[in-house]
Amino acid sequence: MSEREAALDYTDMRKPRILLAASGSVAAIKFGSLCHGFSEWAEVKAVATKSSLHFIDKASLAKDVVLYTDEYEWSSWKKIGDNVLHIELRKWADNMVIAPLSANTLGKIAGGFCDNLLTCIVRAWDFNKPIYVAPAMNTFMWENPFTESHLESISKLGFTLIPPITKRLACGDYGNGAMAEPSMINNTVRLKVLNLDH
Ligand code: PCO
Repeated sequence: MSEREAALDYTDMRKPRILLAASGSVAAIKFGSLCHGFSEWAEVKAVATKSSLHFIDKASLAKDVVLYTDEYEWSSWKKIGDNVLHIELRKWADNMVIAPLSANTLGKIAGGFCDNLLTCIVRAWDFNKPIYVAPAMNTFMWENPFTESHLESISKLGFTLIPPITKRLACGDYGNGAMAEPSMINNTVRLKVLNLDH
């Protein structure tokens, strides 16, 4: 194939694959909106922790997006040789976005714990592939020294932080710790993935 023909050969082109994951913060009420935003330009698979499901309206997710939960990890494995879901998802994805990232899941990831589907994927992650986090928590938690120490650990591993914003929180407090807006998260990742962030 000539160079000119190769430049016009679209057969290998596919949409970027985004693994979009939610952990248990009230900000998971915005997961449907995030899911729709990413689905406009990427192939999306969704992962939700048990606590995040409390806030996610499954009907709000984009139609073609499969939602994977902890149950799925166990029900899809029956015998040696069967696929292990967290490994399959880790291999499938080009990028991972954890939004919202709760204080608890941040702590677990920083410590290397893996006790559910989301944290197992992260524990198996190939850090040559981008992984983004959008934390969401109460201001007291956000400003607690644990947060800085955990963020420092994960940033050394190569995580990209999409910082929280200051606004009215779920408990009525006003302060920093609210998840960045879905449009902001979507644009940050899209510009990086499509290499347009310069
Ligand atoms: C608990 N936690 C929170 C989570 C962070 N908050 C947010 C926003 C939402 C409303 O716009 C809840 C999405 O405030 O991300 O509030 C506080 S005790």
